[in-house]
Amino acid sequence: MLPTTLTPPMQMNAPRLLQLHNAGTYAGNNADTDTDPDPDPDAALAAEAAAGLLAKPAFASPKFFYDTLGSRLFEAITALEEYYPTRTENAIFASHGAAIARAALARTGAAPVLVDLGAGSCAKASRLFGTVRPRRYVAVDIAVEFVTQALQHLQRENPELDLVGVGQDFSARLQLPAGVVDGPALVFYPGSSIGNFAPDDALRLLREARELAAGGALLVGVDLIKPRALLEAAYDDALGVTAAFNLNLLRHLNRLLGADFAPRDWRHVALFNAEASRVEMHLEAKSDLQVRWTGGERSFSAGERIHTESSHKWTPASFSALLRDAGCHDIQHWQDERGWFGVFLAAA
Ligand code: AVI
Repeated sequence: MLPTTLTPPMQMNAPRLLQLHNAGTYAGNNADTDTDPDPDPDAALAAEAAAGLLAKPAFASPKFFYDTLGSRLFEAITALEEYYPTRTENAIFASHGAAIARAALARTGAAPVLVDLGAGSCAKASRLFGTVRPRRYVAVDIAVEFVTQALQHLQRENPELDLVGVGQDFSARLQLPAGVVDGPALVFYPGSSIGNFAPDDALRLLREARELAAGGALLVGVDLIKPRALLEAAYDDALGVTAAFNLNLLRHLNRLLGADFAPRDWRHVALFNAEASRVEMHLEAKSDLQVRWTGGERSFSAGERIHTESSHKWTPASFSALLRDAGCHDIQHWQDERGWFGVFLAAA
């Protein structure tokens, strides 16, 4: 919830918070939205989770990783030796940030609206403030309370900047309230989260992002194909943090669905599916077992899996082609010297 005691600068210039359909939880002060909020987002999420558990093979959307503990475990993953994407993307921005910002502004014009998809702590986008000098920063995230806190902190540091938070699960559809983007935008999607979408869904999201940016640009962090051993180690680290992150999804489903998953009965599996060019994470039943939840149940045989995440890996050529299919042009990318990660800029 928003704090009740705001400092004077916050009262004068508080971030605007908008709720959209599909938002997880909402803690906003200005309900000036043009879209009906989901009447019971938890019930819709529970129905979605139950449908995945009943499917053959079973699956769970990776969004169910990110309860409070899951978000912390993901933060821990980004610090692991084996998990190279965050560190490599940061290094690309450290080396080429000024050139990336110049190239972005050449496509958007000065002072674009900066739209940050999956903003989280807003840390990555805020590093662009000095060079991109956006006239408005729009943080979009399903984790409304988390992003609210981040925006309040940012507003204290940047009292002049127009900040807007939008609670939305854009994995279903990216559409912001009218007026939030009122000119050329730079739509920023870092962290290789685009890889968590199947190629068709990634194309749909990039098309929606391009429409949103209209006359501006997209800036997207993309994980690139590399040897299997490096990929599998990144998703199955020696300390077991990624295993805990995967298993924590079961605790989240227990709360959301009233289910009785025992995480000890399941093992973490991470494998590179070369044909589909993706790392897959699964939870595998260690023995025959029965899982019950409110309004449903399912038996799993030993070795049966729940597919929890796919993390698609691209080449510079295949991702550039995807951007072109989405209607983008003037595509440019920067990568680290090992060619492990790419930051792609494209005119929208
Ligand atoms: C958020 N996303 C880009 C991460 C990835 O690499 O696909 C999530 C993750 N899953 C396991 N480790 C990290």
